[in-house]
Amino acid sequence: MAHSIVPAPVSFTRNEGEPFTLDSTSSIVVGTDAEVARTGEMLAVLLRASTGYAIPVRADSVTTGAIILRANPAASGEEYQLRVTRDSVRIAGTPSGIFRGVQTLRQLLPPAIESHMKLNGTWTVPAVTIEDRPRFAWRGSMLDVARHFFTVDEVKQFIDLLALYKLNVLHLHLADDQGWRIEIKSRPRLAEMGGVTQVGGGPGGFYTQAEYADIVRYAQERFISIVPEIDMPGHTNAALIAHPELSCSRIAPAPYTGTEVGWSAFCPNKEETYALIDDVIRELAALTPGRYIHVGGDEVEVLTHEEYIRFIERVQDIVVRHGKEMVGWEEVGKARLRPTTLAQQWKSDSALLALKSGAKLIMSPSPRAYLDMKYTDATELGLKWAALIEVADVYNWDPATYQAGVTERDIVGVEGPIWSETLRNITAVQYLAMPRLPALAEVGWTPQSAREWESFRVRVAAHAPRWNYLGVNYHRSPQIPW
Ligand code: IFG
Repeated sequence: MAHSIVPAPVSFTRNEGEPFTLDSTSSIVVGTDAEVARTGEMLAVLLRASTGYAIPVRADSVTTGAIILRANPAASGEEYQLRVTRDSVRIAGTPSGIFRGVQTLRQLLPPAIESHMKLNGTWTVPAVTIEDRPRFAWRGSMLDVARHFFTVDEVKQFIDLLALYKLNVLHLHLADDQGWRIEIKSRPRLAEMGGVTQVGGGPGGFYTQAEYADIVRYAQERFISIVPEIDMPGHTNAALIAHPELSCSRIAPAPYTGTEVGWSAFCPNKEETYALIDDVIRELAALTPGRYIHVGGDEVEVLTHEEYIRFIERVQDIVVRHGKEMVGWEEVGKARLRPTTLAQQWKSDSALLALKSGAKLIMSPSPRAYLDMKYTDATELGLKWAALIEVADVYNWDPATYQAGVTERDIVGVEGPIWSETLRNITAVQYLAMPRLPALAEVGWTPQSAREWESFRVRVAAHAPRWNYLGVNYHRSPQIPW
């Protein structure tokens, strides 16, 4: 096995010569780029914990015994080059590319490098040259914090996993029938009254705007974009508890702690509806440095076709007016979309309608990418309406040929949603995410021609010791030679 890197790099060459050995004299050298310097500091923190070495981060240029991170102005996207010799480790690329290259470096070091406690070890990095860049620009997961609420710390633990596998989008499903999870200062009742419960009747919760900003910052440091979703016009019971004037009946619904879908909706014929949506999108846009706001649009059974289309087109205008671009589940394809809008493919051909508007797709086919599905019937956690999904099912597909009428140029990338009807804490989320999220990460990153299940299953098996050091829960799939 040439290496155990996941996702597999575009090119990997093992060179002659001695490995690089991290020791008490090692340092990290960064240039003047602030983002690269921050990446260097984050790497130093990780190395110091397990090796016990000082690992100073320096701006000057030492050439031996150093890990040198250098921004390359000629690089683009998330590309990086990693070169290891006995004397030094050099990672060059864009700032985001260098961060991705640091994840590769982590995986070239022994698994014990992930230990939070000092261990005695020989910290070698094999002499290799790697050239790498992602196939798709959008490589993400979604955490449903509405059905069950997850603390800021739990979300950060999930972001750590995304970062390790070079994913760059975390879509947060912030509102649904069972809960409204984000403070909107101009509409305080949304979180105060909409955030009080969750599936099964637990206490629920919500993020203050300061807490949401903390999550955004934590993600940004790892070159991960937060894409907030306010699902509408359906999946809106929690919002209607707080603002019953937005329902056509004007009757305030009771808090909902079940898991049925499709039965709730904002009234599309009231100006109050769009006034509230404008307040919500305005505040969310101001809190979200990323380019996209997700408006949901899925599973609407109580509006007519025309009402739905008119609603989506008005909400799209609101999102754009606040300086963002819209993402929606594939049903939004029924409306006229801007070519800069994205439709998230999940279960049917509505995604093809979106292409007619010139919109592009995020591929999340539920039988392949819905990581809230059970692995097998024996899996206690998760659902199985789409399929039973083992690791090989997440790996063995090509987004560019998966759906008739959808080709590579129609796709911005892939995303693995984790819906939380059955998931009460981050340990349960990790069980469903690992090892399927690394599999999806390779689908999103590695060229199709370089992807091969027999190679992946052996490489990912070598990651289990890393997950043990990181305290990450995972499914011991029989498909993987652990
Ligand atoms: N479909 C619903 C989700 C969630 C999911 C669980 C979408 C876009 C089933 N909508 O997936 O709210 O209930 O697997």
